[in-house]
Amino acid sequence: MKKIALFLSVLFGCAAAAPAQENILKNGIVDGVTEWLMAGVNTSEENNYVKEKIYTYDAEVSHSEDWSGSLKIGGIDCKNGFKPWQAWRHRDIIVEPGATYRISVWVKTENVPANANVYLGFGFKDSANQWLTGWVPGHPEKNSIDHRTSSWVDTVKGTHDWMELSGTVTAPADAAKISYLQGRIDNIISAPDAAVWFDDFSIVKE
Ligand SMILES: [Ca+2]
Repeated sequence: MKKIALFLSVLFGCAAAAPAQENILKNGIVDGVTEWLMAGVNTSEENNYVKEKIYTYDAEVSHSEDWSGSLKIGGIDCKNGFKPWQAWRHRDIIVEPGATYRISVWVKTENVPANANVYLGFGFKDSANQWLTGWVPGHPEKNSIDHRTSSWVDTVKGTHDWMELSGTVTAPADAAKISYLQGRIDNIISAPDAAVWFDDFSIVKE
């Protein structure tokens, strides 16, 4: 019996000691905008497109109960027919070549038009900071994913509560980092009542 008890304690001891895989993304919980940058077209006053009004850190809206806030994009109301694009972009993330990562994000929307695209995009770069191609399934020529090729697309849009977009990707053999990881909305000229919130981004090695 003693041997069995010892065996079990070792077994469960090991299980308890196994470390949970860590989120390698800094400030994935969006506690402020550290690590996050406003990507997309430049501000154009003539077009009623002012980035600082359209991109905001929303301290009042959080996915989890840590009340750490979220990244918001909304209130787009362009006047000259030009179709801008918007994304909150994370700084480069160091990855292990050949490793598989689960990437996820939570998305909430309000009045997002059906023709808008809400998704997560990113690419891989090598240690010389060059974009890598050949890793987007079915699109060997592409160096990053878009709303057609992303596994992280909000197909519901309209108005919905927090919804998780999750999927896996394997870093190419010569990858050094994930670049331009971004929560993005595009294809809107004017939808002043529309908004999207992104929160709890996560990249975990499988
Ligand atoms: Ca948050």
